Amino acid sequence: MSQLRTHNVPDAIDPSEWTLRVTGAVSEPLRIRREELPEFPLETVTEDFECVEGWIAEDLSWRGIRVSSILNRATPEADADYVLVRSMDGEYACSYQRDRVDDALIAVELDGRPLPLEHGGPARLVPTTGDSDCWESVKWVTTLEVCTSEPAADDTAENIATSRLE
Ligand SMILES: Nc1nc2c(c(=O)[nH]1)N[C@H]1C(S)=C(S)[C@@H](COP(=O)(O)O)O[C@H]1N2
Ligand SMILES: [Mo]
Repeated sequence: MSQLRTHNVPDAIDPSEWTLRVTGAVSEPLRIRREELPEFPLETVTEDFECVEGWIAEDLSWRGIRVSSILNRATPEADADYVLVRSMDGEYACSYQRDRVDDALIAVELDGRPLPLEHGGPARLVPTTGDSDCWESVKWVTTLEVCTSEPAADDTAENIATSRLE
């Protein structure tokens, strides 16, 4: 069986502080607390996860909330074509096109159990379009920042991930 690698959890990660915020170009900014998550329908996606470092974890079963169902509640502006996904992990953030992030999950379970802290719990943004890059799977996700132009300067995830390669 192949599993996700285990990495050190940064000191800044405090699950008791976790909430999910939707900010930026929306008419109804949201702050969703952990106990409010059951208000949203859960879906399951099973897929392999492959890291650019050269390892693969097969058949991971993620269960969580479709991002579109959260964003729609915030009512994004008509020309809001991007979402910057931020984390409790310092400057780590990943920019998405709106239509791709809509299909992603805010995963709260992995293989039938609450998502462990070391793999991004309480919640991890999991893309469900098969061609995604490992750094797009944002652990400890806290904010969906809706944007009308591409947030290139804040899109740090790829650089952080590739800087770990030898
Ligand atoms: N917040 C945050 N999310 C992140 C990263 C990170 O450094 N910080 N690394 C990414 C990369 S490059 C990989 S391969 C996976 C690793 O997931 P794992 O720690 O569950 O194996 O997390 C992704 N999500
Ligand atoms: Mo990675």
